[in-house]
Amino acid sequence: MKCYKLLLYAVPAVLLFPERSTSAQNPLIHDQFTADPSARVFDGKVYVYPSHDIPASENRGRIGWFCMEDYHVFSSSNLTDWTDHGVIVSQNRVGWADSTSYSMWAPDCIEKNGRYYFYFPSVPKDAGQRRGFAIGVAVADKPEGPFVPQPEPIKNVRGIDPNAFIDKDGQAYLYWSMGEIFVARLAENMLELASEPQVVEDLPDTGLKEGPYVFERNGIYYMTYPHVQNKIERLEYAMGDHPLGPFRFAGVIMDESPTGCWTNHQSIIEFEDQWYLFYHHNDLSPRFDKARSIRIDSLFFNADGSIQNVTPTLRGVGATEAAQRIEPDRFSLKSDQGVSIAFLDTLDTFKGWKTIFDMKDAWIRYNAVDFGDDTYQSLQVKAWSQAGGTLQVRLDRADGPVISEIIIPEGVEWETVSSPVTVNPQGIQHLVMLLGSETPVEVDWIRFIK
Ligand code: FUB
Repeated sequence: MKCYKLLLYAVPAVLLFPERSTSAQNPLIHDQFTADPSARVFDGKVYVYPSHDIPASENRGRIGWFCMEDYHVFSSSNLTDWTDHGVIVSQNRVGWADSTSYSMWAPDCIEKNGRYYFYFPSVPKDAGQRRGFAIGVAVADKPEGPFVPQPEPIKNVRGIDPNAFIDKDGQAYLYWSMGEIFVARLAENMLELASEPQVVEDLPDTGLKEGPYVFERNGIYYMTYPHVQNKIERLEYAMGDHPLGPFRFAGVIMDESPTGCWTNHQSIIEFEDQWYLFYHHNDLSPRFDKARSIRIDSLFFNADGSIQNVTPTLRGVGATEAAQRIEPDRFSLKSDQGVSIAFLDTLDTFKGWKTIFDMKDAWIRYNAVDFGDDTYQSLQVKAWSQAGGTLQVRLDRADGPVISEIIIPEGVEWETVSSPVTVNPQGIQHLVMLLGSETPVEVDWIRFIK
């Protein structure tokens, strides 16, 4: 680990970290914690710049609190397959940042004239009595870097959660938070302020507000932000006619986390004619909500420009190719009884989840599997059943045509079992997995073989 850190000074991170691909539903990233997703569309691809939660330990951060030392960037062309481009900025390589603070909180990135400006908060080295956050910028020629951090943080900015917005007239703005939400114009060079910071007025006046993210649609400027209206954060928005406001409170985008994750943090993009909300929950760390995981769900507007409340889903967005692993634990719908989800390994949640069927005819539906116009010969299932059992995979409904019926042999270990496909679906279809036996079956994943 030490060698790795030393090398980071000298070698671009991308050389040390080969790109890694993952295919995911919600959460998007399974091999590390990710939070505060700032999503952007650059050159027809979606890039997500999240924070990177890591476990604190005695010599690393503060136990029980947020602990973050670097940032990765992820990209996708279909919102299902994600590439991790590795570390783009690390506290050890930012001259002004206190590399013992582990405070690389929520970032943002924006493109202007072919250059990419990555804004990030951290605690400065010389903070002294005034320990608090400053906001720095790192600049790159490509969305995945390499990013070069500026030697000093942006003057006149104290706070966290930077968000940059460029209006149609080319004027850029920087938003950030420190209890309230602040805004200032950015200079042409995107590296310094061009106006005095001002508080964004007319947002709810009680309860913490942070994580600003501004976007424009049909001439309406949307100020979105997490707000503690009750005990924990929910995502709200306000609408206005100008990036500097005033904004009128307009509603709730997402209610408080059902799993009690204290924070949430959003970004909203339009990609291929659909709007999406990126946010986080603590899926991979249900007992500690400072180890979070980023998610996406679709977002819809009403005719008057207001935003419909988004219900968090496990299925997320996008189609899953039939030949890829389909994880029924990221289901769209399930029967009321007889089916539950659990971690494969509670000591290593990065291994993901399994689906437990323990009542005959219990079912789970997984929407949007893409069969294209291919012909599939068989279905493969990773499953286990102590007493042996049967799993049916049906088209669309619990009483839909049976695509394949798989006999899971009696055993004590996970097995990969195949069975012929009797119906060949075409295009994008919903699948239902149903327990055909009286005996329980646990399923990790299924996939179709050509
Ligand atoms: O990730 C650390 C902090 O938690 C962020 O800066 C806030 O927005 C909240 O999500």
